[in-house]
Amino acid sequence: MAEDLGYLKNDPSFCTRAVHKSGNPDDWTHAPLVPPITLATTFKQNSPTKLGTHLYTRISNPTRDCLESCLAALEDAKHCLTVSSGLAALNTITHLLRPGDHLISMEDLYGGTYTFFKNIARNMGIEVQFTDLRDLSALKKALRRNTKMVWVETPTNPTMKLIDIAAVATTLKEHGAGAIMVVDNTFMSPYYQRPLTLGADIVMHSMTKYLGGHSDVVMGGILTNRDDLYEKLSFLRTIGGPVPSPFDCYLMTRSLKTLSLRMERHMSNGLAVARFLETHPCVEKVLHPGLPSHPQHELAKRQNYGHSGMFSFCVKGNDMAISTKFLTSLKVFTLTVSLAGPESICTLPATMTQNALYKERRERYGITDGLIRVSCGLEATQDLIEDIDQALRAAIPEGITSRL
Ligand code: P1T
Repeated sequence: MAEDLGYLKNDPSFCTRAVHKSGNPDDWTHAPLVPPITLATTFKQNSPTKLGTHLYTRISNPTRDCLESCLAALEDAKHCLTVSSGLAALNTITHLLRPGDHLISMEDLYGGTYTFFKNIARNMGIEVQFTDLRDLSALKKALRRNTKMVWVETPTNPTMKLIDIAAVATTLKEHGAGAIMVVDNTFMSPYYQRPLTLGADIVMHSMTKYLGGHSDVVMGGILTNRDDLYEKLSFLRTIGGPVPSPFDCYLMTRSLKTLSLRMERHMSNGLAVARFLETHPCVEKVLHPGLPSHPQHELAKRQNYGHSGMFSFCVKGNDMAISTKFLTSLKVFTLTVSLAGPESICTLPATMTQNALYKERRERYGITDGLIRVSCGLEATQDLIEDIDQALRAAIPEGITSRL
C-alpha cells in the first residue's frame, strides 16, 4: 500500500484497466494485407485440455508461421523452421546426430561452420571427417556404416567450388546407411538453387544473407520434405530454444517479396564485375561459376537457375600488402564480412572469415593472402566497376603489373 500523504484517493483499478482495456484477444481477427507482428509471448486458451493453435511463442508464433509458409513455398519444401541465426540452424541440425555417429563435410567451407564441426561437433562425440566432396570416389571411400550426415556447401565460401547435389544424393542412397544429406544454400537462395528437388534431405540457410537481403536481420532457416526429420528438428528448436523474434520474422517476410528482383540484379552486377576483372591486368584469376573459365561451369548450368552476386578473385602478386591497399582504397564497396545486402562488400577471407584454418591449409584450398571475396550489391554496375578499377590501380601502380 502506498503511504497516505493526504492526496485525493486514486482509482485502485486504474492499473487493471491499463492492462486489459486494449481489447479482447478473441476479437483480433481483422484482415490486414500484410501479416501483423504478433509480439505476444503467450496466447489465451479457452480450455486447459483443448489447446488452441498457438500457446507460447517459443513453440509457435503467427508471424513466424507466415514467414515459414512463404519460405517453404519458395524452396519447394513441405516444412520450414526458422531459427535465430545460420549457425543456430547448423547447431540444431547437428543435434540430430548421436555420439559415435560419423559426419562428412569439406574443410573448405564457411569458417564458422568449419569451426563448429572441428570444435563443437567433435566435443559432442561426433566423428567429423573432411573430404573433397567434388570427388565422388573420395566420398565413397569416406562413407562408413555409421555415416549419418553429409554436409554440403555449394558453392563453397569463399572459393566457389561446386558440389554436384544430385550425384552426392545418389551416392548416399546407393551406400544405404541412411546418411542425411544437408545442403547449405546460403550463397544461392532458392531463386537460383533448390537442393530438395535434387535429392537433398535438408536445406539450411543463413537467412542473414540473401533472404534477408538488407543487412539488418540475423536468422537461420531449415527446410525439409521429410516428416520424421521435421518432427525431430521441431522438437530440437522448441527445447533447444533458438527462435527468431516476431519483429525479425516480419522483416524477413517483407524481404522475401523482393527476393527474385534482388537476385537478378545481384547476378547481373556480379557477372559484369567478374567479366571486367577477367580482363584486368592486375588480376590473376576470377572464380565465378557463371563464367566459362570456371572449371565447373557446366555443372553450374545443369544444377542452378542462375548465380548470385558472390564471387572471388586473386589479385596479382598474392601479397597481403597489395590486398590491404586494394581493400582500403575502395570507395563504393565496403570492406567487411557478411554478404548479400544492397551494399557491395569486399572481404579478405584469409584474415576475416577463414582465420580458423592455418595458413598452410588455407593456401592448399586457394584461400591465399591475395584472394578477395566480392558480394555485388544493388548499386549501378558502372560505379562498381570504376571503384574496383581505381582501387586495383592504387594497389598495383601501372608499370609494376608487368613485373608481377
Ligand atoms: O552468420 P549466420 O547467420 O550465423 O550464418 C552463418 C553462415 C552459414 N553458412 C554460410 C555459407 C555463411 O556464409 C554463413 C555466414 N557467413 C558470413 C558471415 C561471411 O562473411 O561469410
